[in-house]
Amino acid sequence: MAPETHADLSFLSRLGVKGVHIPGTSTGRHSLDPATGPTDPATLRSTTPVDGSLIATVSSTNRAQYDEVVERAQEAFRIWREVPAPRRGEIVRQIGDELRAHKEDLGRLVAYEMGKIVEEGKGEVQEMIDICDFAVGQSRMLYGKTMPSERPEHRLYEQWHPLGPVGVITAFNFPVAVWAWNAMIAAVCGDVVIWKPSEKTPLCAVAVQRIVARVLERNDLPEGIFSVIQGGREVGEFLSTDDRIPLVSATGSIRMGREVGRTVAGRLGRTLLELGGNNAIIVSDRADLDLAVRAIVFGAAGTAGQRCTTTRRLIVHEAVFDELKERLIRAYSGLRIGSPLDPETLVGPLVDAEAANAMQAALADLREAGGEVLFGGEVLEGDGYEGGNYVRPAICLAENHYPIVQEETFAPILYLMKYTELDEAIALQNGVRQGLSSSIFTNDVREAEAFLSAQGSDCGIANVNIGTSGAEIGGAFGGEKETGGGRESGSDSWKAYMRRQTNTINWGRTLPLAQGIEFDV
Ligand code: UN1
Repeated sequence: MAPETHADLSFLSRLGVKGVHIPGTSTGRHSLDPATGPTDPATLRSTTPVDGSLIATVSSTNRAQYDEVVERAQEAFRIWREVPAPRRGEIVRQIGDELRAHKEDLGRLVAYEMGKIVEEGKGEVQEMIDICDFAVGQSRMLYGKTMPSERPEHRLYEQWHPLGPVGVITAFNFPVAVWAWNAMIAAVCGDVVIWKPSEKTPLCAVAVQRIVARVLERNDLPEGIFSVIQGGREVGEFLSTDDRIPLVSATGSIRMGREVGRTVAGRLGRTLLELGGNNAIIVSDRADLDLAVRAIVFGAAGTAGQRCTTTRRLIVHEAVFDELKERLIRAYSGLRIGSPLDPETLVGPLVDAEAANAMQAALADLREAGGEVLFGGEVLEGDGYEGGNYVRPAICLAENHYPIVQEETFAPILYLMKYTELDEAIALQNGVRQGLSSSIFTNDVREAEAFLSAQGSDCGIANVNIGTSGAEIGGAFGGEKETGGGRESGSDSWKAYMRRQTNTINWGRTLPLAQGIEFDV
């Protein structure tokens, strides 16, 4: 089926992002920027991976515009930090309601600009709504501890204050939800947010910005509470090198994270890094294979393998290896690949030609190392696939030590390997430099608990009988080792967006010193 036959693109005009040139510092209220045009070299072209057509152009933020954004953000911060936290939560509640009203349109834009299927696009907007709800509650729970002082007539406690303007750098694959994880929590904490979205998905950010700006306007709040800057690496560097930005939260590749981490650490700023994963599922001989197959297909082929939580390695007990392999090949044969806007599709295109080339290169490396492609892997051409980067998800035989298996290729490639003893499986699972997500399928409580123990998975996320992807917002999200160590979203991740202050108050008439020190003058 040709993509255009089922493409109702009216959501683009409803979100205000169709066929326009959008300035690089969109505030939600601008329309056309007369100073720059589509011929400007610093113009981002947002094309859809559905068929490669141009949706709109967006100019990159230049240094002078960036400085203006930061100044506006600093001004907004002075106002926002004085708004009581539960009142900040009320603004976030209203943002959640606006997102509910735009869930369908925004979900479609995510699908159209990034290539994930509409169902997952809407799921991503739901993830934004969920974090709004979570943040509303959190706005009444920015708890500090009170400790007993060792001195009489003294009170000792700690409290949390906002940090200031927080930089949020996000990746193309979750073009709206990851911003929301950061921005909604940061907002209830009293911070203001400067967002640099991926240069591959600038329009999703513009659409979100417009939705949010309406809420700010309605509440007479400055638009500098949530700003967007657009562009590539150099625009990200504006944030990482700027000591007016106390925290930079960055999601993306390990290469990018290493650079941001190094630069921000150089000025003793803080980072929150959520970088690459190389996630594995262990399938035991005591697993429910029906559950396992469904979870593996969603985890490995869903989102065309472009989640940081995508299942990339499958470590299978030798007793069930052949059966599972056959069942996966059967399931993969039935995967409908096509336009992400078509409700029948399960696997959309890769984001761009570079991603499709990287997939081909990875499969070539795999073969060279001695591995084998058992199913799929090819680039799809012809009817319905013109102009897009459609590929068939691949199932491969591999060994963990192959250099390509040690890397995260952002494409639907699943590497199968065999194990005999659980210890060996856990060692394989941990035997990569990344440490984001992991899971085991087993009905044996001993195996499950061993996997979750300190000697088990070394990842930030470890699941039993569910896959590696599709985490809920309520838990802290992030990973260890080269994944960067940051935690976003739920649990107590809010603490990363605040500064802690310890206060000791002497309400007596004497001045006893701590540790019993006598120092009389
Ligand atoms: C990402 O790929 O960067 O757990 C985020 C998941 C989603 C978030 C993924 N909730 O798969």
